[in-house]
Amino acid sequence: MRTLVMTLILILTACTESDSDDAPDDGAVDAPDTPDAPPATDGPAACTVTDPRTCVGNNICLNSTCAPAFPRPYVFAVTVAAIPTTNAENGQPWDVGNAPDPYAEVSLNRQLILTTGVQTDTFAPAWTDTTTVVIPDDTGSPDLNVLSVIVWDADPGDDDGVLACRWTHLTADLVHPGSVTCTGELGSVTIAIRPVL
Ligand SMILES: [Ca+2]
Ligand SMILES: [Ca+2]
Repeated sequence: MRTLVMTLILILTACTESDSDDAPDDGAVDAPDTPDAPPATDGPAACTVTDPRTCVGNNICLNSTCAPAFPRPYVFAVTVAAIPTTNAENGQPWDVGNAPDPYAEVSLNRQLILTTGVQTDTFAPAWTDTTTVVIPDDTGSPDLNVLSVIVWDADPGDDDGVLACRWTHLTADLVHPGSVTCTGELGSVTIAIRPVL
């Protein structure tokens, strides 16, 4: 009886060993694929999204790879602005008894692409409105890709202009950080520009 048990154990062990022997054999057949899997060294340059210097020329970092910045769709948003307490044009408060009601208009190549909602009674508006627009290829056309923004104070009559900013040539270096900001005596405004992944 004991012998029989031992025999069964030996057979089971043998089968187990046989299976385990087969497994590496099967793996050995697939083995040549493994070293071929990461041939990344010959591919596009790797990069770090948080460090624009890792991509040169007119390239930006997308999914850890340097890629042409334009033409490419981008999501635009006017995220925040800071508005002085008085209207520089006349030294008066923006509104009688309360703060301005800001909204912003963004244009790309002189075409209006985004009008934000109106924020009520605030010197520090923040908007969530977005639009997706293709920034075209600017190769050989330095006048292309002009970005501008105007911040207004919405009024019952004519709106008061708060500040206007213009970037005469959007480059990869400008869009790479994900936003552009202009700051001056008339206040500041930030536009987020993020590539569609
Ligand atoms: Ca006003
Ligand atoms: Ca107001």
